[in-house]
Amino acid sequence: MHRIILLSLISLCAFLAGFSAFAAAPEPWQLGMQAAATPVKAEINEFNNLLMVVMTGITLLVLALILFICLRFREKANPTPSKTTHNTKLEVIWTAIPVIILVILAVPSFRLIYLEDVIPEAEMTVKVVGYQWYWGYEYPDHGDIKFDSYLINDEDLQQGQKRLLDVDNRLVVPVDTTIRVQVTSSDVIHSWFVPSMGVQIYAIPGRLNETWMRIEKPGVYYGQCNQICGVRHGFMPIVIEALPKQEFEAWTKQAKEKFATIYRNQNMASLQLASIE
Ligand SMILES: [Cu+2]
Repeated sequence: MHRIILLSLISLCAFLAGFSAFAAAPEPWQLGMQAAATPVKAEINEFNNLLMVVMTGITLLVLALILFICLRFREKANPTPSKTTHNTKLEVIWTAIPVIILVILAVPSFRLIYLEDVIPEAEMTVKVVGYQWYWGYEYPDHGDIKFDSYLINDEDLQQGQKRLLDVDNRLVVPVDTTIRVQVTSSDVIHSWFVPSMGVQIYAIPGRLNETWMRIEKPGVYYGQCNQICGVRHGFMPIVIEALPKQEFEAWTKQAKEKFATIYRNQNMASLQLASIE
């Protein structure tokens, strides 16, 4: 009997893990978490799996106890109920066991919090700024590349682009690089949330929050703002494109040209406006 329960638990976990294997974006009917793209997310998924086993065990135990009580102590089977109200030994046990379970869970939980919080020696920095309702990205280590990233509207979607998730300018980063991510906001509180990176961090006006990511595989990873920030909160997605290092270097050269022109034009426009006024 024990074996059957254990086997079905294991196959359920495998089923859930298989479901999310290729998802760097939410999938229709997806169960479980997105596949890990960084070591932090891998640890989060492992911790989640451990919790699932513990939770399932507790739930089954409680269910079994309730069923047992319903059957064993129903009126027919137990016509004269006992008047017992306290049992010290039992109370000590049912207090101590949950405490032990919590202590066991606290160890990997605290380890995970430190892993997320303490930034290893970073090789580059990107700065993320939340605006109502889009994201701005800056690369202080790569000649101050700076651009904004807007949702692509339904009518402008190209073949293969994801509705409500794709953006005009992606946050392009290299793989196998420890990236410090600094996050702030220029107006209200937003939250920069990329599930496959294991990153979820508040963008707060006047405050610089920090986190990190180290992406293992080239690919495109999707996320969203997940702090209600106004009417277009649902329309400021995040797209990270991870490139091999050399391709990233090539991209920075191109991006410097591309975004410099945009900003030069904007500056020219505002200068002209100012001179007219
Ligand atoms: Cu938002």
